[in-house]
Amino acid sequence: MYKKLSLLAGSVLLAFGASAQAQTKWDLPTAYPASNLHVENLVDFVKDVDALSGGKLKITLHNNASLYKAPEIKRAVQGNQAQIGEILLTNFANEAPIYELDGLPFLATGYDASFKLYQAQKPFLEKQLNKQGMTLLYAVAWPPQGIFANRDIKEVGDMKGLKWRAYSPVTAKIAELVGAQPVTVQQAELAQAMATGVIDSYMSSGSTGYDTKTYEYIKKFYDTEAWLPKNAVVVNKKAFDALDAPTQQALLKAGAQAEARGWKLSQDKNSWYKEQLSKNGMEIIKPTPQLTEGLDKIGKRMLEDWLKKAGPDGQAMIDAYRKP
Ligand code: PCA
Repeated sequence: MYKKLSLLAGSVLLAFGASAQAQTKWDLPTAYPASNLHVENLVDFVKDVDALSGGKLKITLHNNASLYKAPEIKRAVQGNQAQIGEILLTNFANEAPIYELDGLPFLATGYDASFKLYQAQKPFLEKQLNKQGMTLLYAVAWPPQGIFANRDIKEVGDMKGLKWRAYSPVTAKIAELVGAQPVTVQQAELAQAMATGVIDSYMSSGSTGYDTKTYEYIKKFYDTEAWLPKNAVVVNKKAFDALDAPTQQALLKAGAQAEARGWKLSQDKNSWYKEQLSKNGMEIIKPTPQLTEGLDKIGKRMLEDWLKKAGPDGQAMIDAYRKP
């Protein structure tokens, strides 16, 4: 009798032990569709994690805001409902100034400058995420932001009254400063917002123009290259700590690979996206010097406001970024 019992207990333990060791399953929500460069990169990342961990960490990718909507993903990771997730940093500008930095217009406009800004921002970003029980795995820039509109825009004043789709507090603020009417819509709902006429313009990348078939509604893209916001992939700290050391290393390695691959992919696809827009009937327009100047002025003003909010940490980031 005793023997039987202990044998049974032993086999239960064995089975439990084996399955606990064999696999950890994580969910990874992202708000963007399969065609998106960040999601293409995530697909490879998930495969790399699987291979590098020897099948011990299985990540299920949920794209196109199917598990959580864009603004909910950060909180889901914080609460460990999702163990890992992709967020658009500038979406969270109202929580802490650090999230806003790479969403400011004309602070860093090309890939090199944006990468430099990222290096200046990174230690502070890590600190902020740690405070919220998360760690930063990697971050990748979106292609440069331009203006989608049907109107002729020769200067900032021509944007007055536009029904402007915003994706972040910063893009809503830009609308206010140019006299447009901002409506916050995340990318997953953007096509519908255009189809129903809720909005007639917005500022974003060629990649979002392509993902959402913006050319079906809007015929001009002003290639202002105003800023390159970043998506970050963040991990719940408790979930990370629960992994064994080799699996943690596998995840970190796959993350580092995804960061390098993602920046390159974003840069490589930038002109391809614009070609696709053009092939589908959209006019790609170089902004007039007046328009650039007007937007630049707005950028300077927003940076001043940001520095007031961000205090000494903010100044330290800007100084590190501007150091030759
Ligand atoms: N696309 C995202 C954010 C930045 C970008 O290029 C969007 O429009 O929602």
